[in-house]
Amino acid sequence: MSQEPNVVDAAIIGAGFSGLYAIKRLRDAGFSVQAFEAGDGIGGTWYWNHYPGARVDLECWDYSYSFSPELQDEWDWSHRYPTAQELMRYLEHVADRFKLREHIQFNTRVDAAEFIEAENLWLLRTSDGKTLKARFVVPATGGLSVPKPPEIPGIETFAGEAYHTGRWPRQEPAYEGKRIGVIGTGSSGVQVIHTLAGKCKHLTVFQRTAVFVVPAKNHPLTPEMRQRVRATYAERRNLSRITRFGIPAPMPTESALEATPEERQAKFENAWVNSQLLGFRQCFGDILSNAEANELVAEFIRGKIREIVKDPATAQKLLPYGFPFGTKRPCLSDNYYSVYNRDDVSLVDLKSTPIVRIVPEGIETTEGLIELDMLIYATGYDALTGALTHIDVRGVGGRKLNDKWTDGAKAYLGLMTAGFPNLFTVTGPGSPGPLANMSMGIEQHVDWITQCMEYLRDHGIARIDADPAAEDAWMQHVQEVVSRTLYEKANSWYRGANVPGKPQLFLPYLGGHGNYRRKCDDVAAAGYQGFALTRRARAGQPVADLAGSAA
Ligand code: N01
Repeated sequence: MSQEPNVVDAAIIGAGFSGLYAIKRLRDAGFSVQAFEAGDGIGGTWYWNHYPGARVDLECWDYSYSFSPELQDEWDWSHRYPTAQELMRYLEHVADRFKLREHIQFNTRVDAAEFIEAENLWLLRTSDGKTLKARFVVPATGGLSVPKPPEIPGIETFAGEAYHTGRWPRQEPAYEGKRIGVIGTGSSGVQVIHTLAGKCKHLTVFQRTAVFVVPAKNHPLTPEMRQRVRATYAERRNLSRITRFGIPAPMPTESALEATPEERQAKFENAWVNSQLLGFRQCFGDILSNAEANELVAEFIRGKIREIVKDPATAQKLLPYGFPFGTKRPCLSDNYYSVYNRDDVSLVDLKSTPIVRIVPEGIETTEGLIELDMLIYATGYDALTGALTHIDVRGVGGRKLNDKWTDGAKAYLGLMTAGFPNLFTVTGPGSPGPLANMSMGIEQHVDWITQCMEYLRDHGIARIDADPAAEDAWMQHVQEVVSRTLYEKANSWYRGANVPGKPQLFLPYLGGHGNYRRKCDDVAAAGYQGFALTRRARAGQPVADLAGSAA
């Protein structure tokens, strides 16, 4: 489409799941594309999170691209939940198979993006000192890309090795014979802990909040298992497109409170034995909306923890309290709780024994010094907005995105934020994002963005921007849906509560992947309702503003 030198139709930021698919879809639709990737390889989240035990916890059949039946047929996953390394091999295969690498400039960060109103173009500045103009920008930067430090005094004084799970070194460190401390017990911490237990001299876990961990039941896949899924793959994907979580399992409507104790016990046991990430949430329709129903699940899992962990005092520290089950992301592991039965693993409960400071030799707690050779920070991310707010993004009138989002991020449908025209966010604030199958959400967003750009091209439209009123109404709707659930009761990263000073606003849309997809499709079918479209100026004619036709 673009005829001008040094102007591309779409600048894509990131070469992970969303960046790769954006390159493919937009290029295949005839747009010129240029992608920038900070790492020296493909993979995004899976490139940076190479820590021991890193693997996805949605089944591989669902956490993978659905756009190509051939790709589905030819790629053999080794396990139900593949490792980060295997996911990277898959993404590298995708990049090679669809010839995407030639569009990616590696080792290059986008530092700034400024909208030039007179030209309806974005000017990007990159870490190699160059600039590029683009008609559209697609930050495919992921929701969990900017690591959050642990905010503990003395962190810079530690004399041993120190790593954040979200920036794991390419060269695997040696663990044998070392005294290792892990701070954080979210999904990353749990995976590190169950993997390193027994592989180092001593593992000390520093736990601020106990989490719910359910069995992973990970296993190798046989050719027969793969064949079984392939035989019904199309139906599986079609079902996933209309369900709440973007996986092929619709939500039940039955209340946990209406079931008999025996029925509940049978369902919970089944969810434990045939475990999967969303299994307990799918036992009954009200687990995430009714505190009493939720507590039944929570207490069932606490019972399992008491059974597994032999020392009652340690078991007590591992019992999750203070937030409803599922409102902080539950974790999967086949041996997390049993590692605490080992003599070479100890648990420090930071609620009763806080960290005073980090010192060169290790960690000083209120009960004394714990000497360490290696410290692993599994302390999470500046999630959902961090990747974008770390870029100097300036929209209409030079307004900074950071200024617009001071009181919390806003975006219409999680696709565009008003005042920043022609910039599409992939799985952005206000979309289901991390609360549904991310790979399904990414494809849905990229498909929508591609179709939108085709529409603009076909209709001679130079600029699209979210209408501020539509954006406000959507964000209100996002909050209204949250208020009908128990998610509000947790200090989770979904609301920015994990980052000191970050504005707290619940950002993922909880209305469900299927409903959300329908809403996005309806908006497009109505001529981009809630967006303002501006026609390309023709010689001798004024530029015409069009409200999205049904707005
Ligand atoms: O990060 P987290 P994560 N002192 O924010 C603690 C996805 N993911 O990297 O809960 C002491 O969940 C913090 O304590 P608290 C997945 O969506 C997926 O583990 O704030 N502790 C918490 O225990 C996941 O939800 C996979 O009180 C401190 C931990 O660090 C998301 O990424 C694998 C602290 C952070 O947990 C993030 O997971 C990995 C401090 N100063 C990640 N600061 C899979 O697919 C923080 N903590 C399997």
